[in-house]
Amino acid sequence: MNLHEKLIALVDMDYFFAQCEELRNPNLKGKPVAVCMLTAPERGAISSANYVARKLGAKVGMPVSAAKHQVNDIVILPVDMPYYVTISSKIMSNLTKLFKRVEIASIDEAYVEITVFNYDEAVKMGNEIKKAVFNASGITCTVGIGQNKLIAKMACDSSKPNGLKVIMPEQSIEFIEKSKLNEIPYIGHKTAERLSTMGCNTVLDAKKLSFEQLAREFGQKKGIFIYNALRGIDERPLQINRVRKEYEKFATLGKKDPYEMVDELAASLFLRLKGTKFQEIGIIIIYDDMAVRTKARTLKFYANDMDTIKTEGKQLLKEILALDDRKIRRIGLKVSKLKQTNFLPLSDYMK
Ligand code: TTP
Ligand code: MG
Ligand code: MG
Repeated sequence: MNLHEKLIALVDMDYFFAQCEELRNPNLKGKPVAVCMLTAPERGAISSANYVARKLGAKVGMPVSAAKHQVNDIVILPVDMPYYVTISSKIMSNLTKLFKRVEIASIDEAYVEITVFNYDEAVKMGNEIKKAVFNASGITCTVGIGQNKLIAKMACDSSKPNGLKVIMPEQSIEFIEKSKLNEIPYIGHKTAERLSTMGCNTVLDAKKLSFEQLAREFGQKKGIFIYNALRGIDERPLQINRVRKEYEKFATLGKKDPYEMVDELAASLFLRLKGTKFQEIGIIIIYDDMAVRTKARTLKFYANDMDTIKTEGKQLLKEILALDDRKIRRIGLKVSKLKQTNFLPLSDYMK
């Protein structure tokens, strides 16, 4: 292995929704717990089950009635998404604070790029990631480390719960070849069954298939993915989540009253914030001759309401208009010094 190898760590929270429930109600610990998406009282399916419930046979997707039948003392709780998002945000904020390159992949998963010299260093980094998650939230997680997203995910899946597994690049091929076909992400049970009808029951069997055979059976895109995955190859890059530094909104003034325009800009800017707090408000004036004037004000506190944007925006406009009476072409309103309340919009978590 070269000095300074870049590896990828996948961190996935253990039984996330159910563990969040244990966190706010420690009496649940040791009992079988399932968090369910309920369509009516007593109707719905399991979204997350703790490991006590899983040992007794509860599974994700299982109807509540079946889970109750299978595990008679199971505690059924409804999904409380805003609460899980709050905990997830704390975790993801800490990871992005401590590590430079992080991709938030879902509500309970993130890929973290690490640079290490050897196996022991990778283990050390893995433990640091686990500590970063726990310190931010009190939640346990599992970390898998490998040369790419695929190996990292498989390493993580194979060491749940509260685990850590490092597969160094030179171990990747052996690791994949010892795995079951359905343990490879995106192959899963259905694809594994189809591979079985093609005479392939192990990774070594499937590696005998040509790319053309796989593409014929599964289509070009999935065929490529499977062909590469069987060989430990996965070139998907990390998609780094950029943290926004500011929000701004511009409009052309035309014949409109500039104060009215600031009101409108404030309203649409407010909608885009989705609850993000801000401490600074700024105005940008573009004159007819394309000259630009800007002015900003820092508030004593963080705010997240539309009225503050409107009031401060109009005050800033008044101060600029007092300077001269040049014709204005465009007006922009901006909020900055942000404090993210939700790290991502809710919909982004449900990928
Ligand atoms: P997962 O990470 O797949 O599962 P998990 O965290 O509950 O358990 P594990 O220890 O195996 O990682 O999913 C994260 C959360 O996403 C999970 O807690 C609930 C939610 N979820 C659903 O709502 N529906 C689903 O089908 C799955 C798979 C997850
Ligand atoms: Mg999880
Ligand atoms: Mg997950």
